[in-house]
Amino acid sequence: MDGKIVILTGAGISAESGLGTFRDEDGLWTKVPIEEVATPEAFARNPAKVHDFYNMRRVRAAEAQPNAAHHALTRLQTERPETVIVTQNVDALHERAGARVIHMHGELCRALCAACDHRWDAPPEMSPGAACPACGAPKARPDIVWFGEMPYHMEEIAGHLRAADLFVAIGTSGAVYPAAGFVEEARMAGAETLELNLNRSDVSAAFDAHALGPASEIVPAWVD
Ligand code: BV8
Repeated sequence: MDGKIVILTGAGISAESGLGTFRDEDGLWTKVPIEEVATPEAFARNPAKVHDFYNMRRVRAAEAQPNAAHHALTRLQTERPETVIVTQNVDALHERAGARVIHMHGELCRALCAACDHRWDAPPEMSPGAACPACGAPKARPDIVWFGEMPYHMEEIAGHLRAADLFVAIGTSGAVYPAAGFVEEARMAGAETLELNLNRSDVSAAFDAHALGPASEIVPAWVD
């Protein structure tokens, strides 16, 4: 098709790279409650536990390799540079496959100062009370958007959704807002909508078309 493609990816695109999803059977949030590791309140209560959780995930993400789905999206973006990829994932597998990507939920490999908002490359292990290199406050945290916090780049993403001719969601359960509402925003703007997922998601009914299967197969099949 002609026109602008906007793609939203979720944990399912990285599942075959060995990174677990969140809400599937055996998903991360079935083992570790969100309230203990992924809210600002959890960090205020027990920063060591939150750092341990993200230190572990930082190591796993660094060891993982992009899979055929990440590479296929990079090919698509190379052929059609106006293609926008928005990811909820905090791993860097899209970039490591060579794509340009908007990280709406932050990045494991970045640190954020809770005092002055300065950002820098996170060390492999972060620890409670680490000082910000810009202001010196002992307030370093992972640069991750936790529940109850505002996702990043929302105005930019809204502009892309308004201009989209095709919106594609890949490997996301549609359980977390505002990302789960993007399909409706794109539809309202007149875009066609396609869902690529192993199973139907919470918001499947909102899509015009679906392809079911592992991302490493259905994404290259769609792109190529
Ligand atoms: C906000 C970073 C506004 C952390 C994440 C009602 C009640 C209470 C709260 C709310 C509510 N409605 C909305 C909310 C707010 C809340 C929310 O949505 N809660 C839900 C749970 C109800 N949202 C927020 O708090 C957001 N902020 O709304 O701000 C605001 C306004 C004013 C002032 C302040 C704020 C912030 C949300 C961000 C949270 N952070 N991540 C981390 O990673 O550690 S979200 C978390 O879920 C994940 O990180 C991920 O990014 C996100 C989405 O998950 P998925 O990627 O979809 O993964 P999931 O496991 O769910 O699904 C996997 C899918 O893959 C499945 O569909 C499966 O079939 C598929 N799959 C599996 N294998 C494969 C596959 N597909 C293809 N191939 C395969 N091989």
